[in-house]
Amino acid sequence: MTRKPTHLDAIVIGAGFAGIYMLHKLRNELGVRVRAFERGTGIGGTWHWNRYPGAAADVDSIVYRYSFDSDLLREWNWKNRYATQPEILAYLEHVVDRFELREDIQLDTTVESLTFDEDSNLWTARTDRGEEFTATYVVGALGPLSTPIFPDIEGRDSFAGTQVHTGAWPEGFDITGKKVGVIGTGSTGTQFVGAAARMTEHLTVFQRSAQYVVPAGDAPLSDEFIEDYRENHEQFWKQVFDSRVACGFQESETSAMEVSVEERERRFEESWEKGNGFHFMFGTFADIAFNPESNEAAASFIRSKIAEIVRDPETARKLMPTDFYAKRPICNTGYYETYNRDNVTLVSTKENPIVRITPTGVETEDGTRHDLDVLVFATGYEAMQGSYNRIDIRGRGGVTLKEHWGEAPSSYLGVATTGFPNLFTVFGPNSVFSNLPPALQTQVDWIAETIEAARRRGIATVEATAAAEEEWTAMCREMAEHSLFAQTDSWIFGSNIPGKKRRTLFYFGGIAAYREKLREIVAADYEGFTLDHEGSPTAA
Ligand code: NA7
Repeated sequence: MTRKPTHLDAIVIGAGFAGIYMLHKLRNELGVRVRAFERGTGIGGTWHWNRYPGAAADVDSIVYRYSFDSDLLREWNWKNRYATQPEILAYLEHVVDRFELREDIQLDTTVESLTFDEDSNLWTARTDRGEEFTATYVVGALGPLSTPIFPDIEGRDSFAGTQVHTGAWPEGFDITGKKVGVIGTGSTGTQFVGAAARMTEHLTVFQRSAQYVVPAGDAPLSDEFIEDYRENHEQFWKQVFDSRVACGFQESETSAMEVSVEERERRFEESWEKGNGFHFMFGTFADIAFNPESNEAAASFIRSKIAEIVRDPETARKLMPTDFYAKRPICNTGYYETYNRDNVTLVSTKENPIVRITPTGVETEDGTRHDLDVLVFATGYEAMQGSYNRIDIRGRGGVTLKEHWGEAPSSYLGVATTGFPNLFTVFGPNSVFSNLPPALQTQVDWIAETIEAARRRGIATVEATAAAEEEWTAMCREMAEHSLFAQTDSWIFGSNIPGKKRRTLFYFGGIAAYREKLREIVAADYEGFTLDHEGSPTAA
């Protein structure tokens, strides 16, 4: 006997920052029948999976949270300027409990396929548990960075120790007293290095590209500050949403080339002392990410700090990046200082490549065998598209999302794709480049508002037009080309994956402009969308 699929109004995939809030909006505010599916054994998304030593948000904790609820803003206080992984997970657990969402989150369940039926305008979702659900709306809240990638290195399967990716760190896995190697020195790797060095017998860092890392400036939040935040949070969040990167500071409007050398150094020094990577890149001067001269000024300042901090000149040399300072800015505590420890070895794989992984460790071209108990991959993710490609998503005419995207994923506003009616993506390709929680919240609010409008107005399907998707994608591409980010290899352009076509995955216009654009589209009765009324073919 075949079981009838369970019908819901909406399905949310993922129970991280975005999925939790989406569930709250849909169920508690719109009153729709909705269920969230989460492949993890717990809620939290990124913060469930990334349990590696040192895992933390590297934007200020006061902006690494939701802002939609005044009471929640008042009652939850962070201890320090930066929130650690266990603290963020505890926060998300608190939110789930506070808004009574747990009963509508189905854990340990992977949605394997989503199929759109053009006659009924319903999506059918199939899970790895053999269940089937139909729904009018589907919201993908899969996380932009949730499909870990491993480098293709000979002998990887032969390693007799433990291999682990930072994005799938087993609960309770302890590296204390072990000989550990880590491949990758991005935001994750650099966080891991500082924490792991203090725990392990020996840490070998395999660095491909040297990174610009500025201090985080972590410190406890004072009682006065917390009180001020509680009282003035509305004003505070207004500034966040009126800014570009949504990190809680005002971006600079001055070119680094407009001021004297002394003034430039003074501002860099001040930011270095205060800490925070986004501040160093966007708060000191307006054009570090755009003007090669300004970029070099910032880059050489950081290189001079490396030379001051790292005692061994050869290690300092290896740690100094020579390319543009134009990847996602990184900050953490004591990164370069870590290389002064006796139990830390740096291997530059550009100068001395990894030849193979053996049962006992890693062998490099110079013939050294690095003996390891644990090999950690901090090698990043297939951003945006990776998580969607894992699901067999079929829209109109049976076309898959994977086919539709091909080598260069596109979207309209980061939230919708032509041919996939009533399917919304939170942080799909070409979403705004900014601190994530405010960006996710912006998109979730907009998706909820759109679903509410469609239900109220009897609109059967909301679908991005092909022209709007093309235009948005082309605009994002053009905007990105002005940035020096386009000239470095990183996940932001999908160029962290060998053989992948380089293309932007972001809208670089900032969160204020992005929010304005979303408002304009609603005001113009969903310009760029086809709103298909029940019974009448198309009304825009
Ligand atoms: P990232 O930023 O993609 O960093 C991955 C790191 O792994 C980076 O240092 C890479 O070097 C390195 N890598 C990747 N493949 C290899 C191979 N084959 N050999 C050596 N090294 C390699 O991922 P993260 O997890 O650090 O951060 C992702 C985002 O999460 C971050 O931006 C924040 O938004 C949070 P490369 O630089 O490519 O030479």
